[in-house]
Amino acid sequence: MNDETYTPPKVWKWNDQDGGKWTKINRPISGATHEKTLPIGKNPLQLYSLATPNGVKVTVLLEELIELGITDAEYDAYLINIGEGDQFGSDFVAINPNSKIPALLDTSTEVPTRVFESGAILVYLAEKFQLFLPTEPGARAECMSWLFWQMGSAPYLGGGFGHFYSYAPIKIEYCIDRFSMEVKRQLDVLDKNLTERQFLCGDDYNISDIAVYSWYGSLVVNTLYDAQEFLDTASYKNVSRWANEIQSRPAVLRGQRVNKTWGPEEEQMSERHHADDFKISS
Ligand SMILES: N[C@@H](CCC(=O)N[C@@H](CS)C(=O)NCC(=O)O)C(=O)O
Repeated sequence: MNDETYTPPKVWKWNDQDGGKWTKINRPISGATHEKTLPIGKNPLQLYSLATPNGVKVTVLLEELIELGITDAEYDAYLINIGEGDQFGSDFVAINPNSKIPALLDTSTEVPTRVFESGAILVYLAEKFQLFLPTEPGARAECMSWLFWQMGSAPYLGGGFGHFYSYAPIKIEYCIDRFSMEVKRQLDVLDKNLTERQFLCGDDYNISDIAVYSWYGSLVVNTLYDAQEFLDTASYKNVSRWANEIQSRPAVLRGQRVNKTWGPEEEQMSERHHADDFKISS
């Protein structure tokens, strides 16, 4: 592979040899590759996920709900190992035809409700429990705006910057430059918004903070891509202040551990079934 001399052929062909870290799982087709039954636990909500930023969004919200005493938000979190291709198992694909974590099954409804896409899961849970999503139309629009901002922006951070800075088999200056510039522009958007606001929408913490924190907060507290210095994230002072405040919330600390199978052992928790799981394993 040489990016300087590459001339695209008339018709693109799948070359499964050079996709970097995710070579094993990337494919140009969708759908299940194998039959696989998913476990279903006793709690109302069944989550199939992994502690990546998209997965953590959901476990943080669930832990915030449980922190407030909402017992109907109790959940079983099962591990989907995307490096091993669990997202292509038949039961998982039936919940998320897009084969990506997180995926949620609400077994408390008359017919079980499937929800995929992390943003949709946040809205579903926030509406179900009427928490962390304002109901006044103007405030709700602001919350939705930042939530959708995250959904639209993070692929440049993850699939763009993160891929080329951390995972690609070779470091390509053109790609790293392009996505560093965009990520820094995004951090500046957040920083300006947070100049006079404690949280993204003002005084109240809501699902947009949870979603944006999982990506951009993790980036600035340096738990994502180890790029704090490279991107000079400390210069985004308002984002850093906001991220540190969110990072210290007990529910956030718990949510980040669920379905985590890497890092220090005391931070790992491959499955979660009960609030006491944290006490036992810590
Ligand atoms: N837009 C989706 C993105 C989810 C996503 O990209 N999940 C990644 C992990 S962070 C995944 O499951 N990747 C597996 C794969 O691409 O096969 C969401 O927000 O839920």
